[in-house]
Amino acid sequence: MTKRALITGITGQDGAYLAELLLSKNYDVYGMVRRSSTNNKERLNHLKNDIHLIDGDLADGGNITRMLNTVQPDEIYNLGAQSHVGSSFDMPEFTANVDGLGILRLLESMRTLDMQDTKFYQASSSEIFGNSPETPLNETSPFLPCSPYGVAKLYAYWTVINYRQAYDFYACNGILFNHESPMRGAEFVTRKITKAVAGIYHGSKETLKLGNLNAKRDWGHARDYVRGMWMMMQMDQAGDYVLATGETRSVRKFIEAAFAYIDIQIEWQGESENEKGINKKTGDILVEIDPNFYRPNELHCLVGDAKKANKKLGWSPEISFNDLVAEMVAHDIEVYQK
Ligand code: NAP
Ligand code: G4F
Repeated sequence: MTKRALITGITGQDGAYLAELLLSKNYDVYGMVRRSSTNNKERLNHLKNDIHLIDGDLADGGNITRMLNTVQPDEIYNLGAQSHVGSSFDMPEFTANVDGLGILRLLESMRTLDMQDTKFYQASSSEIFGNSPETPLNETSPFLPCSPYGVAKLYAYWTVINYRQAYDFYACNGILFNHESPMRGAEFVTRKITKAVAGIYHGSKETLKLGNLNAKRDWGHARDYVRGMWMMMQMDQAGDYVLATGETRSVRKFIEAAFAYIDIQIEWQGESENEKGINKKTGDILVEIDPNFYRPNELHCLVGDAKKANKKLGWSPEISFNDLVAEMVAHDIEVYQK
């Protein structure tokens, strides 16, 4: 029997990779797309003839109920979100509405429509741990979110568990640590770096302006993480799972790795806001600090422990950090336009 999946956030990084994966498994794939005056479907160009797109928005409850009633999916993957942590400080109310209440709208629609046999995946995030005192972080670590985004995602996390307990829904939280790819949004730090490196490779005289270089993240590849999402939905019982690589690196290390791919060695000079990343060979200033990119509250270090996912789902990441950086820089060099 062909399974039918509905993906909210299908136009995003993970949405595109997940749609690709589900099509390869012969799913009938539906995706919610929000109205935009510009093209927000670029990541789906290669799939557009194989998927069904439906206009919708996580902020609109009636629209969600009608969409679920029409599609009648076997599996729902809720990936839609205002996903930028920095922006959530500027738009806390919008972020809470979409990333928090959006999940409630979906689960309430499922309850109203009596969709007891539909499985539900929630894109939870390592941001819910905030600056938790534990390391590495697993499913039992304390939650201390330190951004409006993290707080909204924590509301969504508990809503999923509440609907599982109260109404016996198959609903899981994938607590995913940072995952990147050539399809990562340009405003996230990894892609911002790889795009700038590609520009410099092609002769651009730009300087890469960044905020906190000391923050550490557990970076994996999005392709590995969407495989984990699907695995969580194939179990007999729903659960909550951390997906992470178990390795952590600073933003500074990511910069060094990305420049190393084009044979540039970075030397760091100066301190805090005056720190600069210099091309060791030529003396050119390639990286500078712009305090506008500092956040009102920073999550300093993330490193996850995915033992539960490994034991119960058989999941482990397959793409290494160096291969991730290489793929991203190579892609941005190829698609670079002045
Ligand atoms: P992304 O590239 O920013 O994609 C977000 C998606 O949500 C886009 O399709 C976006 O549509 C859609 N969206 C935004 N507001 C919406 C609304 N009001 N109604 C319906 N859809 C809306 O994010 P991603 O990296 O793929 O992440 C996917 C999910 O995983 C998100 O929920 C994110 O918070 C979560 N997550 C991501 C990571 C990570 O490292 N990538 C880690 C943990 C959790 P437009 O294209 O129109 O903007
Ligand atoms: O790339 P980022 O914006 O990712 P962040 O904040 O870790 O959030 C991502 O991962 C979460 C999972 O942990 C997801 F839930 C979330 O949706 C998103 O995908 O920033 C990473 C680090 C931060 O510490 C930030 O302060 O990089 C630092 N940074 C330094 N300069 C910068 C910049 N971040 C951005 N976006 N832009 C800068 O110029």
